Amino acid sequence: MQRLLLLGDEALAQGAIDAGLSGMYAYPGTPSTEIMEYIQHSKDAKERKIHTDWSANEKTAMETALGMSYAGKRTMVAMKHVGLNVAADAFVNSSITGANGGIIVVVADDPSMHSSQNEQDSRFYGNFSMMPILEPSNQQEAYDMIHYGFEMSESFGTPVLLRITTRLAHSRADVVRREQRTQNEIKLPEDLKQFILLPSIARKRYKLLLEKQNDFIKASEESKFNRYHEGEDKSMGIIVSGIAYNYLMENYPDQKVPYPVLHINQYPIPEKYIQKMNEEVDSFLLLEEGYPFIEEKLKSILAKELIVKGRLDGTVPRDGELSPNIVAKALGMEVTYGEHIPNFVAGRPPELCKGCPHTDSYTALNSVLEDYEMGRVFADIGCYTLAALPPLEAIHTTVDMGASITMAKGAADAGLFPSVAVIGDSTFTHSGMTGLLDAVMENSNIVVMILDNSTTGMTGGQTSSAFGRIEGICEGIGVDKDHIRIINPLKKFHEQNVEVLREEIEYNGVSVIIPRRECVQTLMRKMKVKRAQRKKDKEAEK
Ligand SMILES: Cc1ncc(C[n+]2csc(CCOP(=O)(O)OP(=O)(O)O)c2C)c(N)n1
Ligand code: SF4
Repeated sequence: MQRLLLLGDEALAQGAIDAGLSGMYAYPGTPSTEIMEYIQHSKDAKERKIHTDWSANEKTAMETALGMSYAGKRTMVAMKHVGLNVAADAFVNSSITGANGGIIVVVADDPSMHSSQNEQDSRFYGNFSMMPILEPSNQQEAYDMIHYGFEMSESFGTPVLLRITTRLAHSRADVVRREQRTQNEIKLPEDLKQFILLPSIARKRYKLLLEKQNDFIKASEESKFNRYHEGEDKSMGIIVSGIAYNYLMENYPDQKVPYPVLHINQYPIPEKYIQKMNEEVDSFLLLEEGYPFIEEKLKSILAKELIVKGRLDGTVPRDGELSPNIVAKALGMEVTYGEHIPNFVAGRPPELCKGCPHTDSYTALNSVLEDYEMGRVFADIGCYTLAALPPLEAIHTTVDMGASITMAKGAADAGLFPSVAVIGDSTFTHSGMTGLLDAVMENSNIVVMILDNSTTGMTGGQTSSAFGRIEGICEGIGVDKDHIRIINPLKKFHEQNVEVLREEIEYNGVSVIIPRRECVQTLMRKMKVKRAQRKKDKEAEK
C-alpha cells in the first residue's frame, strides 16, 4: 500500500478520507487546523465529494456533524481543546442521543499552552460524557484509529472522542494507507426517537448509555491499541498514555524497558491490565501528557493504598508538556536529551506583522484614550491580542472568544467609562454577536471595535463567516445605523480615525466601529497567486 509522510493532523484527515468520510466540520484553532486544511486541499476528497465547512464556531460544527450522523453518514468534527468548551452542550448531549452514521470528534489539546490560554485535558470531557476515547501515540495509529473509531461509533451507536496533543499534531512520520472504503448511503436511525431528548426519552437513552459502559470497557481491554509489555524489574510498573510512550522510549535506545509498562491509547481505562500490573509491582509511575487523568482514577479502581508517582506527588511537574528529560528525571536517570539548543531557536516574543491593520487601529485608540484616565480596553482572542505587549500595550483583558463585548458591557454596567471592546471579525461571528445583542437590549454605554481584516488571521487565514456581513449583522441585532462607523486603519487616516473614535466614545449607547483593511499576509498570498497566473497566461500567449 501507499506510504505517505504526514503530520499527525494530516494522518487523521487521510484516515478519514480513506475510511468513508462524507462530511467534516471544524472551527480553526492550533493545533487542530491542519486536519480540515488537508481535506480541503485533497484531490481525493474533492473527487469523493466530501463536504467540508469552516463552521461559525465549534458548537455549530458539532451540531452539524450530528445532523450528518443522523442521516447515516460518517462525519468528523475538529477543534482545539478550548473549542470543546464552546461545543460542550452539543457534545455532552450527543452521548445521550448516540450516533447513527459514525461520528468522531477530534480535539487537539495544547499542553504547555504554546498557543492557548489554558492546557485543559479533553479526556475529562470524554469521561464526563461517558464516551469512548482514543489517544494515538504516533501518526500511523492516528490514521488507523480513524478507521477503528468509525467502526466503533457505528457498532456501539456512540460518538467517539479522539484526543491528540500538539507534538503529535505537528510532527511528521510515514503512514501506510489502507484500501479506501466507500461512503455510507443515507439511512435514518432505527430508533426514530433517539435524537428527541425530551426528558422521557432522554431518561431511557441515559440508561442505555450507562448499560453501554461495560461494553466500552471490554472494547478497551480487547483493543489492539492498549498494550501490556512485560518487564523483569517489578519494583515499579509504568502506566503511560498516548504520545508519552515516545518520551519513555527515548530513554531506552535499545527499546528495552526493565519495568512492566502498560501503554493506554483507548479509554475507558482497561481495568483488567491495571489489576494485572497491581498484582505484579510494588509501585506505579504515571506518565501522561496533560492532566493526571489515569493517575486520579487509579486509586478508585484498585481501592487500596498504593505508591503512585506522577504529577500529583511532584515526581512529574504538575503543568506543561512531558519531554524525554522530564521522564528521565522521573525514572532517576541522567538527563541528556537535546542539551545543546542552538541560539537561532531561542524564544522571541510574538508580534504583529509589519503593516498589520491592527497596529493602526490600536494607534488611533491609544491616542484617544490618553484623554480618559479610566479608559479600559476589553479585548478578545486573535492576532490583535498581541497588542497586550510592547510597544502598543493597548489592551487590558483577554479571557475567551467573545468575552470582549460582554466584559465591556459588565464594566460599563458598573459605571466604568469609557468601556471599549475590541474583537476580530471571525471572533465576532464565533461568539461576539450574542454579547452585542445583550448590550443593545440594555443600550449599554460601550464602543465595540470589530477589526475586520477579512480573514481568520491568527490561525493562518481561513475564511471568516463574517466576511461582507458585519454591518448587516450589527444592524439586524439593533445597533443604530448612525453609530455603525467604518474606518480605514492606515497611518494617513490617523487623525480622522481618532475623531470617529472620540465621537463614538462620547455617544451614550452602543456604537460599533469597523476598522476595515485586509490582513497583509492574506493580501500578499493573493498577489503571489495573481502574479503566478499572469506569468502563466503570458507564457501561454507566446
Ligand atoms: C474557543 C476557541 N476556538 C478557537 C480558538 C483559536 N483562535 C484563536 S483566535 C481565533 C480567530 C481569530 O480571528 P479574528 O477574530 O478574525 O482575528 P485575527 O486573528 O484575524 O486578527 C481563533 C480561531 C480559540 N482560541 N478559542
Ligand atoms: S497575520 Fe494578518 S492580522 Fe495577523 S498580525 Fe499578520 S497582518 Fe496582522
